[in-house]
Amino acid sequence: MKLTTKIFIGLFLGAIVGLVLHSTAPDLFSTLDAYLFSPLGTVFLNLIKMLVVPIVFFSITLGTASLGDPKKLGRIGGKTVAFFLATTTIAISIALSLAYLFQPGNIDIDTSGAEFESKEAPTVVETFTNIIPTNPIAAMTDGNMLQIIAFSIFIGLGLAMLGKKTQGLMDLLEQGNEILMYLVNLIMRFAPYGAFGLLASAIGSMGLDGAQAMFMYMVVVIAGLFLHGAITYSAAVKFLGKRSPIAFFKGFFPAMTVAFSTSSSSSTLPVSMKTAQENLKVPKSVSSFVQPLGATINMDGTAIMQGVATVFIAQVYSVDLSFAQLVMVVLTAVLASIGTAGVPGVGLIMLAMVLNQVNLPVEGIALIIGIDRLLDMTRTALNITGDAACAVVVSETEKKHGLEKEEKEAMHA
Ligand code: DAS
Repeated sequence: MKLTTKIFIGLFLGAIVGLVLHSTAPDLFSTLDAYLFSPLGTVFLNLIKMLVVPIVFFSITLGTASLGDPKKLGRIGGKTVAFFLATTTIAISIALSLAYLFQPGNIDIDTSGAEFESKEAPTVVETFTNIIPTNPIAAMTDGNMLQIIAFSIFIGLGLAMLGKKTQGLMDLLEQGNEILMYLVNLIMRFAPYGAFGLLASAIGSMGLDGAQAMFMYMVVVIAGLFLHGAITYSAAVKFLGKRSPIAFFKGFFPAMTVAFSTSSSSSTLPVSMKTAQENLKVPKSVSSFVQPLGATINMDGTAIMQGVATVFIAQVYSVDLSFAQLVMVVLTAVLASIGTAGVPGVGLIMLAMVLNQVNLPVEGIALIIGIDRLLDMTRTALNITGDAACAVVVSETEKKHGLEKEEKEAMHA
């Protein structure tokens, strides 16, 4: 049975058990919660949190190193990164606006168990100056994500510029990343049990209004994904890529269905590249640089989930996020989506990082983890669509640089 099905079953059973116990046997619920539901959920959450720091370090270092390669960095690299950062920032802004507009977390549920005193938030200036770590190891032990990201980018650039001289370390990092991706898959096997425990515990203590909040959260995320695809990518493809948006989405749809079912940009990569080259006529040279890079560092769908989830959790715990903290959410979520590798469930792991950065309780993930798998499928489909839109735009703007000939070859391929 597919993992997704198992997670749905865990999710469904968790909701039913939680709801039934909440309304018929609250005492039995608190005993089961103490000895079964919460421990299951805590183990799963701790497994997730265990990987956050290493995944951020390895994937951003490697992502930067591959990008920073002098040969590639040129025009195409610059345009690609500019497109990725611009669309991810737009994605987060859409997410935050929708979350504030619809207030999905504005329910009075009993979070007394985890009353949360957020620490004094830094100002915007401090946010930027504090990004450079004075002690990278301390940054890692403290889980200071922006500092870990900054340190990783510096190491990645060093690797890129030193090339062959540091090939040994590069190989080591590649292998380390392989191990981490394996561990993510391993942890996701525990997801059905973790989702069951977290959901039974969350619904059991919140009751129906908790379920309603989660439904609202899901609606806001999906609305954000849809709006970003329909507005941002259509505008980019039409005005910069000089293509019909309808033809773009129609041509790329086969790859989107694969991303939806696998919830993994990385495993969909061969299909997304083939679809972009054959159906969207993107030259191979552009597709084979933009799409693999995008599958690693460009995740607009994930950034949208992280934006909505952060505001949702802040609302549930009645924490008012200051403007500086919102800037921090945008910055961390954009950087987090760079650090999110293209495997199922890893966006959730990076959400812990965004929450850490704005001093919000990572336990808040319990409220949304149950439905995350469904949202993962939808946001992964958007993630790879953003990479394809970038490939179309870059190849169109590269035409004047002699990609015309290659494009004709691609057309006749
Ligand atoms: N499933 C990830 C991907 O492959 C995204 C995520 O987990 O948010 O794009």
